[in-house]
Amino acid sequence: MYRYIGERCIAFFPILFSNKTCHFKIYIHLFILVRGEGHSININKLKEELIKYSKEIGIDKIGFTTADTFTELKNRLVRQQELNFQSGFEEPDIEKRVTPSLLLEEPRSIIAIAIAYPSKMNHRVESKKGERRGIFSRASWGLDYHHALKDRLNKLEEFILARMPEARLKSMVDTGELSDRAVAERAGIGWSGKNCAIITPEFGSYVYLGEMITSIPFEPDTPIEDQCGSCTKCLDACPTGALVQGGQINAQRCISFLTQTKTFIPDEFREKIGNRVYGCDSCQTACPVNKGKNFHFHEELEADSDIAKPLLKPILKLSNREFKAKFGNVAGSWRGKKPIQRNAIIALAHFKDESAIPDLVEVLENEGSPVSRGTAAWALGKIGGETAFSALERAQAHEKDPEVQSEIEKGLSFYR
Ligand code: B12
Ligand code: SF4
Ligand code: SF4
Repeated sequence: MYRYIGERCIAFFPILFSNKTCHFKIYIHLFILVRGEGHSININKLKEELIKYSKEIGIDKIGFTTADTFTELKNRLVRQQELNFQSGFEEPDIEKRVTPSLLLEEPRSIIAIAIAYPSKMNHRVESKKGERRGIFSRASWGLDYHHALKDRLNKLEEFILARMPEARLKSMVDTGELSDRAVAERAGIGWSGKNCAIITPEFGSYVYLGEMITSIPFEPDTPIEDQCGSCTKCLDACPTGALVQGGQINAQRCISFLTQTKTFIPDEFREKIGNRVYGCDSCQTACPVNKGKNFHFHEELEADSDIAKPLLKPILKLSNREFKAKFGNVAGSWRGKKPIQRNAIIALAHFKDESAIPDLVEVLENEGSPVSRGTAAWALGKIGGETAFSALERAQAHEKDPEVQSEIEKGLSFYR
């Protein structure tokens, strides 16, 4: 339909035929671009070539949408902000989040991509009696997905620029301004589920998303119809009631968010976190569409089970360097060692692992971070026993930090 000839648009003729009686309207958009050597590019053909190429470079689904403003999303983001339902990890400037033209000059389309990731590990860890392990959510198995998607987007950019050097392109994954889900939904990658995830009919919701804003007027694809129907399984499965209604999350209550904070975890959530050291998958594992969906298309996204399900006690003793060496390549390490260490302490309390008491006492007495010391105090109280009790009493006499003192008090209260 659209035809680019050469490098620069010198004429644009929108011709409108309108017949009042039969309301018959035909728009003909004629773009003529001229370049020195008369080279021409057919946009529909380029789209077809891109779709074909995307498969060759390991993109599991690709969709195209306009670069129009995301009007409905804007209202939703404002509402979420008013309710304090946001996580704080999102781009704070709402206008930038919904207006592609603020991110790229004269954008004409957005290309959305999805990469499927496994829901089951190929190699399970050998469970030994008494060894307690934590769990990273599936989105943090294998190589950090930001690298995997950026690699594909870079290749797509190169492919486009080789054919259209004048094209303007801007790619992003997760940390960019746009809502990856809103783009994917509008580009027909999947529907927006009641669990808030983009659900593809092919791969379920176990897909990472990324996008590229372009100056090329690709023909947009059609969004997929919502297929949640009357199901509410994800809402029922959410341990903290973070899904306040279908498609709306209070991120402040979401375990995935809580595991990524650097502060104390509020009391009401500590036991609900269980052994999750990063992220949460409950609203996805409960989803019937995800049943049986387990795709192992990409070697780099395969889990190293000893990292994805790590032993808990050793995490308490890791130096920053050792932490980076072991966990530095997975997405879940982006906030550093401390949140993972805090979550490991909570997980040891969840298991009431008495063998962890000496390590927890060590944290309580010698760790620099008040959050780790305080959480260890709470965990010692939860696990209980004489050794834990006397360690708490000793710490009560020496501890200077008021928040840690309050956690020691909590720990001791479990004995009363
Ligand atoms: C902040 C953030 C979080 C926060 C908040 C999550 C949330 N639901 O908003 C926290 C830390 C909790 C989080 C958790 C997770 N996240 Co996250 N997160 C993001 C981030 C950076 C921004 C999301 C955002 O802006 N949210 C604000 C809400 C309001 O908008 P939205 O969800 O983006 O868009 C939808 C809504 O606005 C909705 N909507 C708009 N208007 C209206 C109106 C009505 C009436 C309704 C019902 C809905 C609706 O439609 C949009 C499209 O679905 C994105 C990356 C990015 N840049 O977009 C990743 C992203 C959403 N996260 C992702 C993942 C994988 C997760 C986890 C599964 C990780 C895990 N296993 O722990 C969980 C899932 C939690 C959940 N149920 O959502 C993926 C999602 C992939 C997918 N298939 O959907 C993303 C896209 C990262 C990526 N590039 O792959 N995340
Ligand atoms: S990720 Fe976990 S806590 Fe967050 S909404 Fe889903 S089930 Fe609830
Ligand atoms: S569990 Fe049911 S309601 Fe929730 S996202 Fe899946 S299909 Fe939709």
